[in-house]
Amino acid sequence: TSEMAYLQMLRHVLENGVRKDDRTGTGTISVFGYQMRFPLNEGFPLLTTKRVPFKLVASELLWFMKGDTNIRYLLQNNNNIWNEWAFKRFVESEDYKGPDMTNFGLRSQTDSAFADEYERQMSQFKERILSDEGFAAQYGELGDVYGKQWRAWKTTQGDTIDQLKDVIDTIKRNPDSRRLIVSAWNPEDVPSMALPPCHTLFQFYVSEGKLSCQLYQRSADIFLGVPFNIASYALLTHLIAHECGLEVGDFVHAFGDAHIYSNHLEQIEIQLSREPRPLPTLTLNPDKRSAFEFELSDLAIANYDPHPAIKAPVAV
Ligand code: UFP
Repeated sequence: TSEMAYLQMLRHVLENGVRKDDRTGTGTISVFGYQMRFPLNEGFPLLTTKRVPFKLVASELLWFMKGDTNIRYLLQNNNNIWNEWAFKRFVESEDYKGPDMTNFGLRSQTDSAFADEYERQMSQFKERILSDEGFAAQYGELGDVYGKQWRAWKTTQGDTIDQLKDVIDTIKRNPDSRRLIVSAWNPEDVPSMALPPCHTLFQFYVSEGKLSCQLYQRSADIFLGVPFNIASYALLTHLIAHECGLEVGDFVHAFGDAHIYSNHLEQIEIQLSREPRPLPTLTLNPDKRSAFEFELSDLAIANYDPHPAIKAPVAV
């Protein structure tokens, strides 16, 4: 199946990568430049050699597509992947009165008493985001993240550009266009961003009634991030193809710094020893037309029978 492309990438980087230090101090094996291709008609590329949480992938993507930059929607969908970024802003603000949370990411890994306190503070924070709209408006907001760049890129004229809607309109009107691009990389915003966009830019391509998408990812944690990223852009391609009345073509995934963290090697050995299973299929609610109308309940993954999830530390 097309999952082989991912497993080959793991092997390629293990064999050809060079040791490289990184921002997080963890250490990586890295290559510069790589490309994978997933023909989406062969099945939805949700890896089977370890379980990938489709619900989290989907709720994050729908959140980006809405142009939402507040973690409240994610929390309402039990999605915790962006919490740390919002929490950091809160604990550094004057409104935070609890115990010192400086460097909570690193400290909670080495100090178990601190980890307990962090858990407590984080769960109170989440509770408040969910129950208090004013608090959520102030401290659930992440600012210049994907949703904003995709749907409301600010211009020098003081208005905004809806890149995603524009690109969908152009796919319908002028499918042969070679300018079907959405950029998340906004050089003006990058210096103030906690995490400059990893998915820098994507482009669509239409031929023979099929919609393909290529992503350029500037930096990739191949074991933890990439399986998630593949599923996310495959889903985006399906949603836009659906709205435009096209079949799905290929998802092409291109990379800048593609790296394996030195503390993921044992996990990768386990994954590579597993036999890939048939890929699942994605079904979209046929009653929905616009890609922007979809909710989590309109997406169904069938025949997903993966090997168990594999835990690994996240480099922060
Ligand atoms: N990373 C991914 N995919 C993502 C995401 C982050 O692989 O969707 F948000 C990884 C790449 C890198 C780290 O290991 O997170 C970002 O660090 P940096 O900004 O230093 O590249």
